[in-house]
Amino acid sequence: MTNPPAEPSQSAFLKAARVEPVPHTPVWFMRQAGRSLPEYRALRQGVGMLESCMTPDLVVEITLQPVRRYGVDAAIFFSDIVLPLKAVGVDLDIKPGVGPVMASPVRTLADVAAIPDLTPEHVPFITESVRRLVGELGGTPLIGFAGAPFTVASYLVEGGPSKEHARTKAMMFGAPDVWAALMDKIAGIAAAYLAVQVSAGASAVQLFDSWAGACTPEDYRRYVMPYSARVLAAAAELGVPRIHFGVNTGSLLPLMAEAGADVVGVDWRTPLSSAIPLVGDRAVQGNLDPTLVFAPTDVMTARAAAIVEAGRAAHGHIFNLGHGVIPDTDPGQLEALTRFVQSIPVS
Ligand code: 1CP
Repeated sequence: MTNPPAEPSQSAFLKAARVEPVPHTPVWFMRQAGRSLPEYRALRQGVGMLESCMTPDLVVEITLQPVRRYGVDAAIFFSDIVLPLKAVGVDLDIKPGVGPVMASPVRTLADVAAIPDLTPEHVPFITESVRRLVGELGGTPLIGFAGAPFTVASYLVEGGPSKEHARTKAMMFGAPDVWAALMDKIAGIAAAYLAVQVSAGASAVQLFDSWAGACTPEDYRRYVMPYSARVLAAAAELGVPRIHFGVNTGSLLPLMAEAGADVVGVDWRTPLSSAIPLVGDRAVQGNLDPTLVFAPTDVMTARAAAIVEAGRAAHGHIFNLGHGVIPDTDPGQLEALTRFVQSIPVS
């Protein structure tokens, strides 16, 4: 484990995001908090997911758990992409083993108009949690996050998790006025939600567009990118690096970079060596296949070494998995992976 820096601005994570020289390749894991950790499962006994996200004592403790255990170079705020919707009054729940579920899916302009805009008064528990966390984390930076408009729209329109996003795309293609109003509404909520987190002390933000890979590049550019670009432009005003991530986005990476990212997240299906020329002078984040932690440690670390080597061709590289930690991951493997990546000499 490397020693944490004196302050977040001097951390390897923020240096890489700003494309400055780094003491080692920084590493953190999407979904590093959560079900893979026994200490998380113990804390969550009998407490619902949304309730956990709205209870600062739990948010602070759960966010810190993987930082203590792994010595990762950044913490990610414990919350969920649908939390800001819940906070403004959308009737939803996060069901164990399922994910976010809406009481009534959004289908019409009236449904969209019924969703309030988000103000800091909706989320005092977020402000409190972030402030306390930043105090506890010292030099380790905290990443705030929001769901991108397309991915959040998918949950609102489908009513829950979906593989094909068929109803969502049916609205996108068939009811462009409703689509534009919905995407505009979510973009405003996401921008306001990121501003709350950064004002309270978050050092960077990640925009999760997990399901954007369902769109062709043409459709992404026309129906999705303007709204993500609006969120990312608002985040640029906050003065912190912006990471833009999606899954199955090999063909979208140039557009996701153009949308306004400082760091482009790459899923494991696209080799970093192919991704790097597509993102211009930005940094990249990724991209070990999350199933490799189930292989023997030496197999996993050999793949990690190849990714760090490939990352040297980028202007900046933040090591991560290519998507979130799988719930039955062995935490011992993530600890070994963190130490391994941090111990590789920079040149
Ligand atoms: O009871 C539980 O423990 C529920 C599991 C869980 C957890 C731990 C959910 C439900 N959300 C979370 C936390 C969470 N969600 C975090 C913080 C933890 C960390 O990163 O350390 C983050 C960043 C998210 C973001 C999130 N939620 C995304 C984007 C990231 C991604 O993985 O692509 C998405 C798509 C969601 C929706 C969601 N929430 C929960 C589930 C199971 C899902 C996915 C459902 C689906 O397949 O559509």
